[in-house]
Amino acid sequence: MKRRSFLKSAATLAAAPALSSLFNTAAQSTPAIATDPVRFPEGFIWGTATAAYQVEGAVHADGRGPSVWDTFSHTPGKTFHNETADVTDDDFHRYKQDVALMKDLGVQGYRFSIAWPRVFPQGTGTPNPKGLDFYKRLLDELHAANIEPFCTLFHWDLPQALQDKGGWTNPAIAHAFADYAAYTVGQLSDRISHWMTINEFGSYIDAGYGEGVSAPGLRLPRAQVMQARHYAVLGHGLAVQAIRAAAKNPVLVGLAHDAPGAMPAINDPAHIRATEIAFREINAQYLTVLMEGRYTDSYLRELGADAPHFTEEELKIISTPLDFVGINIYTTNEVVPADAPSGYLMVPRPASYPHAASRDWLFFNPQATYWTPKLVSSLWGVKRIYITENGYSSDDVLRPGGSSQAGRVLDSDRILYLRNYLAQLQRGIAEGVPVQGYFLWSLLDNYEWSSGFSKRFGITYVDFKTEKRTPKLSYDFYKEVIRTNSVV
Ligand code: GBH
Repeated sequence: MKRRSFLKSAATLAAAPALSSLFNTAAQSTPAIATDPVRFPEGFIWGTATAAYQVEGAVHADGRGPSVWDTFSHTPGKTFHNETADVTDDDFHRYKQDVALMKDLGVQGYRFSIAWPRVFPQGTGTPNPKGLDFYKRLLDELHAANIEPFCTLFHWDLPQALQDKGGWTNPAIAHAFADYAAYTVGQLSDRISHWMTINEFGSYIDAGYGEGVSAPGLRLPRAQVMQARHYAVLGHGLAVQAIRAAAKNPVLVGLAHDAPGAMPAINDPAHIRATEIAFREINAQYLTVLMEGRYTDSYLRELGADAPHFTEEELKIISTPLDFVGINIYTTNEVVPADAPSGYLMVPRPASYPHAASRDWLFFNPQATYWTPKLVSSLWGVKRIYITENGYSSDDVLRPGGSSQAGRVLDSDRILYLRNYLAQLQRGIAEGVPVQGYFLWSLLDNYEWSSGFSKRFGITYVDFKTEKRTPKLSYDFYKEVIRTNSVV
């Protein structure tokens, strides 16, 4: 032990509390034990994420038009207990309080989305300046709090008027989206430099037009869904170009995508190679075509007559180079090599696999934050990555009145999740994976789409009757992560 650190630990020991105090007022005094935190790079951006329909409420305010999610959530039988986001967190009116919360938390960034039907109530045509004013107020507040805005242009709330014309199955949608992007960026590029086109293609195309579990709730034949996938990536590419053309200030353009994950079940060269093959293939319809400008042969072959129709020119637009890739990371999948032509097998999950309150899809696999960004950067040479979402739904319970920490949520499983995912993220960054920021989903409990309010992802508890916000224990954990720029 070097002399200086010896002196330091001797001093710590001298200040240590008597052991008995650990059991009563221990929290007030200095502990005997020091921990060795795992640090993140200087300038790393810590943030939180939300989306318009999930937090804003005020669905009729200032001329906002209806979206497919208003229609879907008001259709009986589509969402948990028929819940809608008519009010949800009422962030539209309470944004100052929510920005104050973020300021207290210490975040440097906030990822939010703009509701297309606030800006263009009919999807196209005459813009509604009053709709944009809400975002100007929010941006002023963020600016005053020194929080950098990261803006998503489309987080699933398609104007209903466009759905009435076929929505994402109509080729005109790609141009309508680019026009909306151009107008909005023209209005706000003096206040926003980080732009994301679209959030999670699969969650509104496959789930909305194929499985019918998300708005607009359709179950179309496979060929139409495959074509809608193509118009979605085309809309993204056209929007990237439109954003750059419309911006009055320098901007960074990307997207926020939940790339299906892959990781080697065992860390040897054969498993890693199988993982590389798997990751490109399971992302063929979205991220791979964005990065490579072509659909993989096996994707087209497997779809046969249902494969999308496209032109070379469209592939060029779709693969317009990005300034960053945003990845929403919740889980991943183990891969083993296979003696099948594909070369890989995605391991089916044993029923006992650890999971969140979102039992059907949110599996505990911390290595996701190591492997997914590593694959994106090494396969495609991406130089700037943000984790645009990462978070956990917990069976949160409020502490009963009269108990210690009454009225709070001690969400130790969310902390377990975050601590491990952040440690794996740090591991990748230490190896040179260029992740420059992390946005925790979510600042607040909010409307979890077809699960309504039954799933809570917030680090702040929201009582949806009173709109009271109460930070959970995980909020304190994240605050300490940010304060120390390390996994604590
Ligand atoms: C994100 O979606 C969203 O961007 C955000 O709005 C949402 O609130 C948050 O995460 C939490 O859910 O076919 O059974 O594997 C999450 C991603 C949810 C996408 C589940 C894929 C797959 C279900 N998804 N879904 S399954």
